[in-house]
Amino acid sequence: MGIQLHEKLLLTGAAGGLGQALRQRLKANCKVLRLSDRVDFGAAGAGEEVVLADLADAAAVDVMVRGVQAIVHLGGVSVEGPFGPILQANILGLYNLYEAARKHGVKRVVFASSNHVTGFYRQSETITVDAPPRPDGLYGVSKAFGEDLSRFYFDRYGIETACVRIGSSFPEPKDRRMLATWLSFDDLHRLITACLSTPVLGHSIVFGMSDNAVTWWDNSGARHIGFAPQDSSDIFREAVYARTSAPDLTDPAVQFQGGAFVKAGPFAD
Ligand code: NAI
Ligand code: 15L
Repeated sequence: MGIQLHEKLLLTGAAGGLGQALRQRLKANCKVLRLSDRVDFGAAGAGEEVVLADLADAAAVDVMVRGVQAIVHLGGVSVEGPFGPILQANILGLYNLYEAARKHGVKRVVFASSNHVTGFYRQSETITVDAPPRPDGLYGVSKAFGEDLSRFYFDRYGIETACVRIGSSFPEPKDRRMLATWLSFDDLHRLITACLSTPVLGHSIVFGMSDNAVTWWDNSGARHIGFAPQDSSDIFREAVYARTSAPDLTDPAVQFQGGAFVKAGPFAD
């Protein structure tokens, strides 16, 4: 399913949930898949390299990036929490990644942004990729920073980036909200493949969702990426409704797209 355009592709966050889901799938996109995380996740297999690095460590990130042609960047703090780790991994870490990409001539990045960049829009709204950010927490703010930082590195240095505002990428939707936000692992791989292979990516924002009947996001401004989802949360709808209770419409987690993230925290550092 992948298109092999790159000799060596870097996947960060390889030990995480999505990293594990993509490890085999992304081998179709390159000759050598370099895997990185800050925690040990075992040895490299055939066609793989492992380079451990903490994103906050500029020298380690430089080594991690050297020699690759493109990056799928999943590494970092993936939920709302104290600002310290978010600052280190998602803000300083992203700066280190783009500085290394600039120094080593990497020209394309797929950045795992998040729907929490726009989590304070209502579930009754449909927003486009151009809607102004309304982050629902410090995590969402850090992803909005990543979208702006990558735009700067495109405008100034020509590094193309797809900011993929992933909805909820899990084996199945866990609740009623995820019927709207769900992105299957195969569709995630299709989307990353599209971002890596579209001829002209520029700096783009795209929502990462499957072909769900209920949706809050309009990807028509990202048609140039060529993403055509093939899965849908709809096959899970009946089962999800059966095991969950009717939503409390006064609950902010039900009113806003970010769900429970909109009422998380504050956290002590
Ligand atoms: P995860 O939390 O399972 O994986 C993140 C990985 O990043 C972990 O293996 C962790 O060790 C690594 N990491 C954290 N701090 C680091 C640091 N300072 N240096 C190096 N590595 C570090 O998250 P998941 O679910 O796999 O998500 C991957 C990416 O996609 C994240 O950036 C997340 O924000 C984004 N995303 C995921 C969604 C989902 O539904 N799974 C939805 C929206 C965005
Ligand atoms: C995210 O950004 C998180 O990384 C993931 O764990 C999910 O909670 C997802 O958003 C979501 O909104 O469901």
